Amino acid sequence: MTHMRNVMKSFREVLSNTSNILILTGSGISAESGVPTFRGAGGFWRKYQAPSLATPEAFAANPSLVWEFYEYRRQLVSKVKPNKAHEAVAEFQKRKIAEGKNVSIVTQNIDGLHQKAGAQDVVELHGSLYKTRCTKCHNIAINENIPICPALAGKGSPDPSIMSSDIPTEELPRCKIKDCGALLRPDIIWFGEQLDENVLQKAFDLVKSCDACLVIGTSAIVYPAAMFAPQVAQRNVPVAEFNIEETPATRQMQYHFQGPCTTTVAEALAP
Ligand code: BV8
Ligand code: ZN
Repeated sequence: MTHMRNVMKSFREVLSNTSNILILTGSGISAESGVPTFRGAGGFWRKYQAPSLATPEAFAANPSLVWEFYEYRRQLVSKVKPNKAHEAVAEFQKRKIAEGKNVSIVTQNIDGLHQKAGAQDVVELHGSLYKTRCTKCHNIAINENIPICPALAGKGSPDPSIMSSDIPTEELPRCKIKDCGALLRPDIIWFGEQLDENVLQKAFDLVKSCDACLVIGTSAIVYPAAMFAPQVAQRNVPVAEFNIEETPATRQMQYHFQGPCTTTVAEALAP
């Protein structure tokens, strides 16, 4: 245990002398809030693996099923709270900004829990559960209504025995822009879809300019997000990985703190 304590102490030392910190997060930071992660058991909804529904093909084939999946996640996330790791990140950002330094948060998560914990200017690489995008006029709107539309009220149960509701597309969320009325989709980046180029550029700029990086709760499998921490490490900038297990990126990280991030991140970022 003393070894880990010394490593944590040296990381905290290093961190105290940096001024442009990049914090990358994945679904593992929300796990202890009760939000299922993609990998492991949490990756299933009914008889589907989450990634098989998070695709444009799945939405084109069965928009009612995909909307039920996202309505379920909107309902679930609307009932959970940020955890100590989200709070530690938000407080650390506030403290550093008060010292005239920078902390940038770039997340793969679509749950908005960093923002709920008070974090500022969060870069959402993969969009948000609470934004819709029109499939025709591309208008993007914030929408936190539960249910998002009457036809989805009480729908979305993850119970594998539930048959899909086959809601007619006219009753699925529709665009409110005058003379449009087209089918809305979640404003989320699905597998096989390109990330927003401004968002991607911002992330790459931060990868190039940061002088320390924390990567929290990500399996480092999904690209391009999985590239960022290794790219920082290649600049010989200190990178610390916080995870309950090793990942394909671990060997490139200068630090790896194993354990639940509500403990490890809270310790690393404490004043
Ligand atoms: C693109 C929104 C290109 C949806 C998401 C073959 C090889 C390489 C790449 C590919 C390939 N085939 C396809 C690709 C591309 C693909 C990809 O990378 N696939 C992977 C699976 C191989 N990528 C894409 O499609 C991306 N787009 O590449 O476009 C392109 C180029 C030209 C032209 C057209 C296109 C788009 C990817 C974005 C997809 N959308 N999310 C939704 O949420 O519904 S991705 C989604 O999955 C998440 O956002 C996240 O990014 C990823 C899950 O990863 P994690 O967040 O890391 O979560 P995970 O469950 O995996 O792991 C949790 C971790 O936390 C674990 O390590 C666990 O140990 C840890 N943990 C758990 N509890 C705790 C903890 N740690 C600490 N404390 C705890 N308590
Ligand atoms: Zn529209």
